[in-house]
Amino acid sequence: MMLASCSRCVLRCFWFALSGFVAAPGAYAQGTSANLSSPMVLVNVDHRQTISLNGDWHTIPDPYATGLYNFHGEPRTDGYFMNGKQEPGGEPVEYDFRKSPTLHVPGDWNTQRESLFFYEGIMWYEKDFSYVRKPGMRVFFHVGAANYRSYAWVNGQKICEHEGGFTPFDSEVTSILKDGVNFVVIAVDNTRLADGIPTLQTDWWNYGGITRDVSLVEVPEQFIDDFDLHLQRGSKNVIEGWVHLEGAANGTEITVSIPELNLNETASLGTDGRARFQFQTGNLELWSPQHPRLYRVRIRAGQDELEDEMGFRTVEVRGTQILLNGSPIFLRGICIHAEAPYRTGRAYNDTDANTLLRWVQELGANFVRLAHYPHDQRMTRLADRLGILVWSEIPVYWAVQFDNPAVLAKAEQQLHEMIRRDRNKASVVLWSVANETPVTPTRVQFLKTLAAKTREEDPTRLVAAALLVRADGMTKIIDDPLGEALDVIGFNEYIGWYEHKPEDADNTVWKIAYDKPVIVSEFGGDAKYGLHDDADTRWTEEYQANLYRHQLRMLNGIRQLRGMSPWILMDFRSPRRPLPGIQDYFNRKGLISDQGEKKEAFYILQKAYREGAIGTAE
Ligand code: GCB
Repeated sequence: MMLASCSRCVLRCFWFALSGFVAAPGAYAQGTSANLSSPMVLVNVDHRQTISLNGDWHTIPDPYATGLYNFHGEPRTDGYFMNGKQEPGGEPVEYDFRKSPTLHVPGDWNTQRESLFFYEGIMWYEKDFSYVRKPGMRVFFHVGAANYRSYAWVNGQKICEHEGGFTPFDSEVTSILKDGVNFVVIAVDNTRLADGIPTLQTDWWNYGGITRDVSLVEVPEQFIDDFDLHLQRGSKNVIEGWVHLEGAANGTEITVSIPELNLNETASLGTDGRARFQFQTGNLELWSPQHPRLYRVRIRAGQDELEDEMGFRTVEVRGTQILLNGSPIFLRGICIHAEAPYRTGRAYNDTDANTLLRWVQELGANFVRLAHYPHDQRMTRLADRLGILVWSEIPVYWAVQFDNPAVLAKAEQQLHEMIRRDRNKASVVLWSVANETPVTPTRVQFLKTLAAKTREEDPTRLVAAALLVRADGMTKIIDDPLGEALDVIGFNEYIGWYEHKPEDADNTVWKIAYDKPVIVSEFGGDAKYGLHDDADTRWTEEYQANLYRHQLRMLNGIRQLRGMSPWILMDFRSPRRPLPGIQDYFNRKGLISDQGEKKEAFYILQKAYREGAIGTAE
């Protein structure tokens, strides 16, 4: 583990060196990141002792990156915004956090202040906090997610940089904190990058800011930083996996207990810092959508103790079937963006997660595709509790720079962070590596590398991607060579919206080159809630409902269809969708409006799901 994180540090420095920063080449990051410890991902932070740093932070928009570069575009060496504040009696400088307006954290800046609606650039955030050091404890600064790049300082000392807008990072600050008042400064930059993941084009709003919870996490000197416990594939009663202890010596004992099963297992740490487990359980109740049974799992190692609520289930593929706990299952799904119901902006709290996943249940679905990036951990936690199966993906979306090794490294990093955060969640059954990427040999190689890495990091789940469809008249062909590397073939199609009429679905023939399970990962069309006319009139609820009727009939004819996730549960903001009076910068393919109003198509799909009128598991 240690080795792996060191090599990631080297990679990260390499990415920054390659990609530069905002307008100025010779980036600030280049000059300093070599001395920084690489941030890591602490698992299960929501079950740790934490001190929340959520709340109001002072903020300064910095479109010219003044805090990072001097007037000649050279990296600043004088400390500047990162110093947080002027000392009393010090030289006057041209900023003052204390007089600067606040933004709420977590939260995107775009929907909090009108002038920031379209803002893309750097925002400096500052917060004071009190702390009392505790002997024998280590402290990590935790950010649930900040979009897209982050640079963080505590008490004027740089602690980390992180790239990627949807995954968490943790950086140790034990030696920097002092008793009394401390301060943290983070520059968050949501500038879209040609060599970013995602890249310049997306069909969602580029919400900037510290969009998820921020906290200080306290752990003992030796602590459980990662673990993976799961039901062994093919079994119904063997739990296996490992626990990694940071900072501990070989031979240190680790105990895993599940009191409700009267289990108390001990193993000792190997040279790789992991203790391995494999044990039989008596009367284990398996986790499933019908019975989302979670057990309290307690891991103890030295001074550290970590609890989790975990479900145990297996997921496999047999021929064209998807097996959950050995039995074929059909995934009645829906896609979701991390858009907040009612208020819009990034979703970040329990109410958002609850509203979204309760709608999923109301729809009669048992499956969600969390598009197009890892969502807040609340979503996968709640999916665990509600018994909703999850497809989780990284934003390798459309045409990223597949020929750029630095971009591959970024994708691998985000994949790693997503898997590490969520691999102990029973709800997550599919990891997806890409969405609608153009088919070229370089891209196939890139994505095969990601598929292999996914299996290396987590051999217990299925690997998927949302592919594009080729057409020969009304014959639709899925033969993307990436399919060879996938367990489940996902594909998106928009018959009746971007091509043809909804009725043309009836005459469509599907040719799928792989004898594997298929999930139609997207289909749909826009409708503005409350707009009514006949079914041939675009943007109306009737048009969308009609499209769903024809789609459902067509999809039922695909022999190996084992799931579907229409696009999308709720309308979401997108800068690509300006049409006044209809879109107003929203993608309107939601079955529910951004204000929670259900459109006709919601009820069409609900009926099909509730009556089991769609798809077969066998
Ligand atoms: C797609 C994309 C999705 C878009 C959707 C649309 O194929 O995967 O991100 O939002 O189509 O509405 O066009």
